[in-house]
Amino acid sequence: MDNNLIFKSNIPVTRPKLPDFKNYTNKISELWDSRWVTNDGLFHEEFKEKIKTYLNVNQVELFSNGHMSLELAIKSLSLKGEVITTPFTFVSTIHALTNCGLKPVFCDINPEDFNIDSSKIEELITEKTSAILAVHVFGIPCNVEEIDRIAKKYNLRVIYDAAHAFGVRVDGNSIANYGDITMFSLHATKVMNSIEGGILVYKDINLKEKLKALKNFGIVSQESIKYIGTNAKMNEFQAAMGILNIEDIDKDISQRKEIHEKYIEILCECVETIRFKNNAENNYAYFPILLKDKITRDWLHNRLKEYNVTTRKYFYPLCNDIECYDYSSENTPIAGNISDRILVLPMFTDLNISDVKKVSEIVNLELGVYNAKI
Ligand code: T4K
Repeated sequence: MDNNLIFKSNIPVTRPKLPDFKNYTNKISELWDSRWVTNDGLFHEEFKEKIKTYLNVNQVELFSNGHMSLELAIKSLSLKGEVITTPFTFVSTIHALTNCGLKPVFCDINPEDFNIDSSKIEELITEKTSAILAVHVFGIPCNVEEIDRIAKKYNLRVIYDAAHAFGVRVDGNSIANYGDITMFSLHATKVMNSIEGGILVYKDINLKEKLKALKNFGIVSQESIKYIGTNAKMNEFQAAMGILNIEDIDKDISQRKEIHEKYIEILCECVETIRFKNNAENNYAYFPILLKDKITRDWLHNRLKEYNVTTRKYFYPLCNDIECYDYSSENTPIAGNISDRILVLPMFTDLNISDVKKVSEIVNLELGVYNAKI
């Protein structure tokens, strides 16, 4: 171990992008004047309009967080029975289905992009299937055209968990243009954040009243409570953060691109890195690498801690292997293999290029020593 390479302070796997402190306090000072701090305030509306413009979409609703948006998206479509989804995702995806009384049916993933393998979806469709819930993992687009074709053929609804994919485009179109509803997370750890927050982009104009009501206890008007809703409203402090952050989003994404390219330039060939699609514009949300096997991955994860570098095993364990559910990962061997080998390296807008260089050199050094030993 080279002691000169140890970081003095921890390099986290991710860190929120925050606007200039004065800009934020100036912005929120208006809330002290207006005393309107939540329930569809002025910042909420302003943020919504900015999102519509940025994503180039018409129908948008904002929520308190990504998870609640996803649950309410599912609820708004009144789905029944089974939903085909991926085990290689954050637990939120599966909890959202379960909390809506639906059974997740796990489809294996592609080894190239870690997304649901669209060629394996049709064999899982039964008379109980009502939808496909696909995840654009690490911001890499799913095979949206093929999922669309299958959904039309079998009359299924499509929801995209695009928690990682804000700003991603496919063939020049926003990723939000695919499926019936798309959810983006605005959590602090995401490319675009409003502290906590979630966005739904939806196609059917008739969902507008329902989605607005579902996040506000089902209230349509003071004397009409039409739905069994919840409280999932975005407040004005969140919206203010979102308004300031969205101003810089293109710059942030290009800074992330630089980080991504530096990793690719320096990391040795013994590390498999993320593969982007030719027809996509990426947001560089995460920097996952694949190691030879689970032992190597776990070893490197622990070894990097010694250098004060935090990495994460997103997504391990698989969602069909977690203890709160009684599912099995038997039928998703590719997801199992990827989950055992994946390691996410530090990636956030403010990460210094010199630190990226150093992290890459540590990875190369440690893997070199490790490989020489075995
Ligand atoms: N679907 C998918 C596919 C998702 O990945 C997620 C969330 C959702 C749905 C649900 O969306 P939200 O309801 O969250 O909007 C983190 C995030 O909390 C979570 O949003 C995200 N996915 C998931 C992949 O990552 P944890 O449990 O790993 O978070 P935590 O607290 O360990 O933080 C990760 C790193 O970030 C830490 O190393 C420290 C750093 N950090 C975190 C926070 C909160 C900071 O530096 N500052 C902070 O304020 O889940």
